[in-house]
Amino acid sequence: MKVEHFEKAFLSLGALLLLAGLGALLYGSIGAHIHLPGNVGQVDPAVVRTTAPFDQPGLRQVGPNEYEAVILGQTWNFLPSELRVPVGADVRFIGTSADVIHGLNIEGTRVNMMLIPGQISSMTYRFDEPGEHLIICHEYCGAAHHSMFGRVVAVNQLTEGDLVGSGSALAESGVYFDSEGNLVCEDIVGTGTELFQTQGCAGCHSLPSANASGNIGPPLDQVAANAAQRITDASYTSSAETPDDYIRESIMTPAAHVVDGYPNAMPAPQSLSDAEVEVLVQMLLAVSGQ
Ligand code: HEC
Ligand SMILES: [Cu+2]
Repeated sequence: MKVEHFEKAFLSLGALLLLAGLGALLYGSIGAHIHLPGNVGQVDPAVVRTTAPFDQPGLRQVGPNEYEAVILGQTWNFLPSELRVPVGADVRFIGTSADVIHGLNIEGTRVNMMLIPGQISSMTYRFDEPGEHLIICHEYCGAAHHSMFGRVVAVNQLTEGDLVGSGSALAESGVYFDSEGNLVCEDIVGTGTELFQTQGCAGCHSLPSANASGNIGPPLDQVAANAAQRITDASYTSSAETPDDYIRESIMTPAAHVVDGYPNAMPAPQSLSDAEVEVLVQMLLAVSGQ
């Protein structure tokens, strides 16, 4: 059979392109380890907050130079909201959502996955240089979606508090009620400020003492005086009688009284102990002048 000269050239070019494409694919998956985020399991979203490992989100060491970073997405923040990871180690990000579908994109990396209620997603990444990366929710998830972000900081040397269970704010904030019901906390303002920052409050409220400038909810620098005022307002329909009670109620059952001019958009905290809520209340009273 005689094949035309040009036809031959054209056919070879087609074959070459196919081979080049196949080669690129193989190189990508075998050579450069590029994989789609895997669905690695299921978890019931109704109990995810009490199911390991999501009951204690954060970084764990799982082998020599191997870490697992567990992240829980919820309206509208990531737990933990800041994560420090070691440079040069394999970090396996494991995430899911406690409510609606969220996205998890770590700026400047190829970590990009969906946090889907019920599904666990995972992806491994190695940070080659120290630096800060925003964690962005890139899936519209409701009124305060734009305020949903966190931070991954790649560091040369982890310190003790960076690993779960070794003094991180959530795992062991070191606050509790003693047998007489007294709050035990060495540094209420310090611990309260840390909780304020790690629990997502800072993303929605401004509070200069915590370097917070969120503007979804009311500013909290005058919250003690505002609370005293609100409980005397005619429009106040709930039952708090003191500023303490008002602030506690605002945190535990945000919908009990929705401040005029603001949306009913504050989520009730899910992973705070009663003692931690009390530390937040006392901290807010202290920094707002009471
Ligand atoms: C998604 C945004 C969001 C987050 C996160 C959030 N809040 Fe709010 N917060 C609001 C909004 C909106 C209001 C006003 C509506 C209302 O009263 O429910 C509010 C109201 C309050 C009030 C009452 C303020 C006043 O002037 O009466 C307090 C106190 C408060 N929040 C504390 C906190 C604390 C502490 C946290 C962290 C545990 C937190 N909030 C997390 C949005 C948020
Ligand atoms: Cu979102």
